[in-house]
Order: sequence, then structure tokens, then C-alpha cells
Amino acid sequence: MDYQTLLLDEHDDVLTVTVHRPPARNALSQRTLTELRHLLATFAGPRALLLTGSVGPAFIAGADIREMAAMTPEEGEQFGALGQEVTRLLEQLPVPVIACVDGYALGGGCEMAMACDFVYATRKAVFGQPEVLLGLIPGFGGCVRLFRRVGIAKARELIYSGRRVDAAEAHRLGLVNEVFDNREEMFAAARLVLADIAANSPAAVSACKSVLDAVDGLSVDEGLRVELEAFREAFTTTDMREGTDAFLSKRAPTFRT
Ligand code: CO8
Repeated sequence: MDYQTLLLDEHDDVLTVTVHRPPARNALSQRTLTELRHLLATFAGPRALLLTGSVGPAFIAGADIREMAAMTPEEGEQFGALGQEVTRLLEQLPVPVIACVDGYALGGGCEMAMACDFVYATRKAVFGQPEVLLGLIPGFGGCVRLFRRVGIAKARELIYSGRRVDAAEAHRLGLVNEVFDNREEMFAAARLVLADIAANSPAAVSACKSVLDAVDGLSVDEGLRVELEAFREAFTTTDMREGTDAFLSKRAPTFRT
């Protein structure tokens, strides 16, 4: 696919995807979401993904309001389904995904960040679900994911009010993993943590990711069953044989998967 609104850069096995629509504050148009869907659905090779927005005041300033303003309910539903599909693809990617947020992550931008494994932010980051100010509701998973991250009381407050929160508050709320002074420090830290994770068994990291995703909302007993199934599966991998053998032989493991 010809990516017109995404910039791609692969370095040290990490794919950096930059949403690039500076005139619209990197807002998610149908075109951008379709490009993201294609990229994520065909993703293979890199050991991690880093999602960010072009330099400017915004990470992603939400879904494209200009496009939404003219949509019929049916078109709105299709647009919402596309956004939900993209966030789900991000969430289920078999490799770690970090959102690097510098500037506004509003509406769909906040929803994209929440679909990533970790959210790193600069001091200039601003988060919020301002859909009610537009007569809309969060439609790319905001209602579903925000309360899982910050608790139901805080999610209600943020979604009903549309209030923006700065990086420090987002960090206190658990929406952001870490806050950095500037973009360069944020990217350096993200690459470092991804390199650390890359030294571990990719199969095991991927299995942990899908278990954490699958157990969300399950009872303890149901969750334990999902975990046990994946635990059993780990015994079928060469990584498990290599990891345990390396430990017992007092050497560093070499994982192949
Ligand atoms: N969509 C389209 N265009 C946008 C958007 C957007 N979300 N945000 C900014 N732009 C455009 C502006 O229209 C403007 O264009 P122009 O120059 O042609 O007038 C340009 O970007 C610059 O914008 P500003 O002058 O406002 O820039 P500032 O730096 O002063 O402000 C802000 C930046 C704070 C990001 C501000 O632009 C803003 O508040 N944007 C809207 C934020 C917002 O409300 N986001 C939520 C959108 S709704 C949503 O995401 C719903 C997701 C689920 C949808 C489900 C569908 C069913």
C-alpha cells in the first residue's frame, strides 16, 4: 500500500510509525486508519513497534472532525468500526508496542495510545476524551479501555467532562508509564526498554501479551485457565528448552523464535 499519511522507519528491528498529517494536527482520517489497518494486518519482521505523531503540538488530535461532520449514522458506524479494528490490531500485535506521546493525545489519539502496551510521554503531552464537547462519544474503545486503566470513577469524570489532563496527572492516574523532559529522551528510553525486552524469549513475551489481553474482564478462575493453557504451550517451544538449559549451564540464552 502507498502510505500517504504514515512515515515508517525501521531501525534495530524496531518499526517506528509516525502519523503524519501536520495541517490537521495528525488527526485520524479514514485514509490514515485504512493505512494503519493495512500496516498492522501485514506486520511481520520487526521485534517491536513504536507509535508516534509528527513533530508539532499534537501526537494525534483525535479522529478527523471535518470528515465526521458530514457522516451519516451508517458511515459513522463504519468509521467507528475501522478505528476499533485498528486499536484491536495494535493491542493484539505479537510484539511490544510503545506509544510515544508528545503534545495532544485527544479523543481517538488517546484511544490509540491506550491500545499500546506502554505509554511514554513528554511534559508537553495532554490527554483527554473530549468527544462529548462535539456531541459524540469515544468510539475507538475509549469507554472500554479508559476505565481499565484509571478506574471507573476517574473514567466517568474524564469522559463526562471531556477535561484534558497534563502528563503529570496522566502519570499519576496510570494512563502514562513514564514522563520525559523532551522527545529525544522519550525515544531513547523507549528504544532501551524495547532492547531489554528483545533479549528475552519473543515467544514468551508474545504469550504473556496475549494472556494479559485475554484475561481482561475474566474471573480469577477463568483467567487462571487461560494462563495455564499458555503455560502448557510454553513447554512446546524451543525457547523454553534453550532458556532453562542456558540457566542450568550458567550461560546466556540464545532465543531463535
Ligand atoms: N480533526 C480534524 N482537523 C483537526 C483536528 C481533528 N481532530 N484537530 C485539529 N484539526 C485541524 C483544525 O481544524 C485546524 O485546521 P485549519 O488550519 O484548516 O483551520 C488545524 O488542525 C489546526 O488546529 P488548531 O488551530 O485548533 O490548532 P491548535 O494548536 O490551536 O490546537 C488542538 C490543537 C488542541 C489539538 C485543537 O486543534 C483541538 O482541540 N482539536 C480537536 C481535538 C478533539 O476534539 N479531538 C477529539 C475528536 S473526536 C474523536 O476523536 C472521536 C474518536 C471516536 C470516533 C468514533 C466515530 C464513530
